[in-house]
Amino acid sequence: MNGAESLVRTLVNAGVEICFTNPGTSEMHFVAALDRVPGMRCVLGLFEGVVTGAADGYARMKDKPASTLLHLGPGLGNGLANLHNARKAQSPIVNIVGDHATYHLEHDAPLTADVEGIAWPVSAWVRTSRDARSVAGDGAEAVAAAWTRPGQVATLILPANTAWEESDGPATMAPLAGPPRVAEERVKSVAAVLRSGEPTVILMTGHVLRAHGLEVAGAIAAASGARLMGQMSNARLARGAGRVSIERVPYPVDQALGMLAGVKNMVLVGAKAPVAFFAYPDKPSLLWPEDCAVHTLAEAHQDTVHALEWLADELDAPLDGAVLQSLERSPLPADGPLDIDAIAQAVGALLPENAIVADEAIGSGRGMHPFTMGSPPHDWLQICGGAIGLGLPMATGAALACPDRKVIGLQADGSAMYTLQALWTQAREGLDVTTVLFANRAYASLKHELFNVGAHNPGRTALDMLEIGRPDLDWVALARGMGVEAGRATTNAEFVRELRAGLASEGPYLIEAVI
Ligand SMILES: Cc1ncc(C[n+]2csc(CCOP(=O)(O)OP(=O)(O)O)c2C)c(N)n1
Repeated sequence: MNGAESLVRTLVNAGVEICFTNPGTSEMHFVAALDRVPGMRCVLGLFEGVVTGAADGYARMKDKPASTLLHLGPGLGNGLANLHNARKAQSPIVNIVGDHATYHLEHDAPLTADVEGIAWPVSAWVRTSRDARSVAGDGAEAVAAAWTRPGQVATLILPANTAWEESDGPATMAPLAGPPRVAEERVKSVAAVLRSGEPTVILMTGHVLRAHGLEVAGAIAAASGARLMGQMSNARLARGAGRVSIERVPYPVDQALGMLAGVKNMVLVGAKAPVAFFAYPDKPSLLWPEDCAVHTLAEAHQDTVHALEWLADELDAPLDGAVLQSLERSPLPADGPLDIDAIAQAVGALLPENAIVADEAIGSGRGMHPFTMGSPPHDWLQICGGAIGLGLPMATGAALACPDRKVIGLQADGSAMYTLQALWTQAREGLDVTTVLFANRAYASLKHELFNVGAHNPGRTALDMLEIGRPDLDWVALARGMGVEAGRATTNAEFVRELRAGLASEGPYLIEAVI
């Protein structure tokens, strides 16, 4: 058995079931091994940003590592923005990156690059396998590193000769340690804060934002009067009827400051104290009031759910005290020229039970939350690293992780253009994804930012950097060109009709919503 096959067998034995790939010559032995080893689903992405973004979406929904196969430094480099997003989302990913044979590197062939140097900024763990006999052990360590709480990116670099030379067979991953529990003092001191009756916010992210964690948090809120909030961006948030609804820190600095004004204590559960997305002249970077004390109940790598359960016990807060969201679907919008509120209303009205929403709607999605709060239960996935071009790949990965659930992509047009090849993967794999494509023909949020940073009265040259019409992108043609059925809506009634068509279809469907 060669090194490549020992690695594929190691990955499968360790529980890695999917490999998103965009291979080249140096990865051919790994590709060939995929044929010989059952248990690894292989999914081709036609750009590395699709590969890495899909791995992120899959890992978020499956709670287990996805693997990627990337071609040397340039292939990894093409996938970096979405690996950056995955790192911020704390998604477990194992990258396998091919490299030249060890003895070939000194010749500085065209694709020679500092692969480790490219990998480190997005990876918690990086290793280049020394020889074929080390590959399996390295692979087992890579999976364990990816799985380390709260979830990490691990990158294993595989020189071509380590893939084709003889190995000692697969390796076994060492048993994973559970997340460490928080110390009792923390629970006691946070309980004291919550008993004080001072205005307190509990700010959360990570696993506590699943249904159970939210319910425990809801019980604590009911018993103590604390407000519950999620970070501005969260990898996965359970929402809808039967769940505890929470607020999130808003993106606009003034709104965030307003929402947190008067708060005297902030309790962090897996979250970071909130900061502005960017600095602006005359606005603060930190979003909490100066006289607000920040307390950490649990850090992201700790057992955040257990910490909340312990806190609820300490406060005698029974689980059935939590206030659960009732089922209140928004009504369908009246007809008229299409706008983003009508789209939000229609999505809220028709969102199927157990849907997964992959949100890269950028400016067009800011009004979505109130309209979907009372929809049937669903999961909401956001971009955690601010690098656009994640939405379509993330929806693709989520659909592969959960083939029995409907995925709704809320997708801004400018961001969609970064990784639109994901539509082809959706068609090839027959994925149940309905994409609502907000065609505002602009980088609209950047237009607002131009004013926010104090640059007023933009001229034609500046505006041309912020508008993406001329020519207008034909999303129906782009989608159909990649095998995805599509329709266009310019009125509310057309949008509702298109959304119903997308939801009724079992394969990928794209709605160009012209706004
Ligand atoms: C990788 C990356 N490149 C560039 C940006 C800067 N950027 C932020 S928003 C944006 C435009 C987004 O336009 P669109 O997706 O159409 O959404 P809209 O602003 O129109 O709602 C850009 C280019 C970014 N965040 N990430």
